[in-house]
Amino acid sequence: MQLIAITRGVSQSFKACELTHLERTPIDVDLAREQHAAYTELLRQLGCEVIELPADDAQPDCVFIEDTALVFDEIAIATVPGAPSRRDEVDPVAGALANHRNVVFRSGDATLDGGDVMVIGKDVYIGVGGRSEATAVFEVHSHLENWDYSVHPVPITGALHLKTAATRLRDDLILANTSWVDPAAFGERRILEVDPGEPMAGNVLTIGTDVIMPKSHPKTAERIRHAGLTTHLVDVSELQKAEGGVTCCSLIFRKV
Ligand code: CIR
Repeated sequence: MQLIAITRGVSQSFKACELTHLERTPIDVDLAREQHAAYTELLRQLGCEVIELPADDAQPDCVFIEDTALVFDEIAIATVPGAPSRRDEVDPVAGALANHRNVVFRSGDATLDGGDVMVIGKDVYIGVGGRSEATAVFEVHSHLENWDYSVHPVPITGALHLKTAATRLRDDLILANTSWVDPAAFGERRILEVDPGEPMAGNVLTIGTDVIMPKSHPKTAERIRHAGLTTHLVDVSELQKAEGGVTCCSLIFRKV
């Protein structure tokens, strides 16, 4: 199965990124670019065909491409990001996606960030309570109704996005910080709790049995290896200062 990963470069204005839960601290934009390049190279090594979109210097957060679209095998949905400063990021990404999917645009005013959307098989979990609004959940459901998906709203508190709190490790196993999300939301799926000393460790990017995650979370990495998966620790310190993680820097989907 060939995977495509779309990434977007780090903006020259990255230091002016949106911040919700973190204090602003100095960001080294050149280092952020180096870290982003290493992340992109790792995606290639793990078998993705990478399409790199250029940054827009007028869009500080454009590297966090995940928030601009949801990509399913059958369709892509362009979002209305929760932060007004990020809404112009959507069109260029939708344009690139149009080479691979029929792209529909969210019509309503309700906001939705891709970071709030976790897809596991035919289950679509959407975090509500931060950047994404409940009405958007209904709209995603209506776009997907032809294809048998179940769409589940998931209340989140304390985290920027659902995928700050929880991400898929396998179809039967979710990595989570359960102080930000109630694991009951995921039904029968098993939960691997992040290490208590690493509350931000819930955001990992799994490709097959390979797990990309920040090197700042070694204890959680140990737990993940214990579960039988291979970890790849990347230095994303500058992206973390902007409240980004490893899922948010790519849109990964099946080549069809
Ligand atoms: C923001 O606040 O929108 C950006 N500074 C960080 C977005 C990170 N996105 C993600 O985790 N999906």
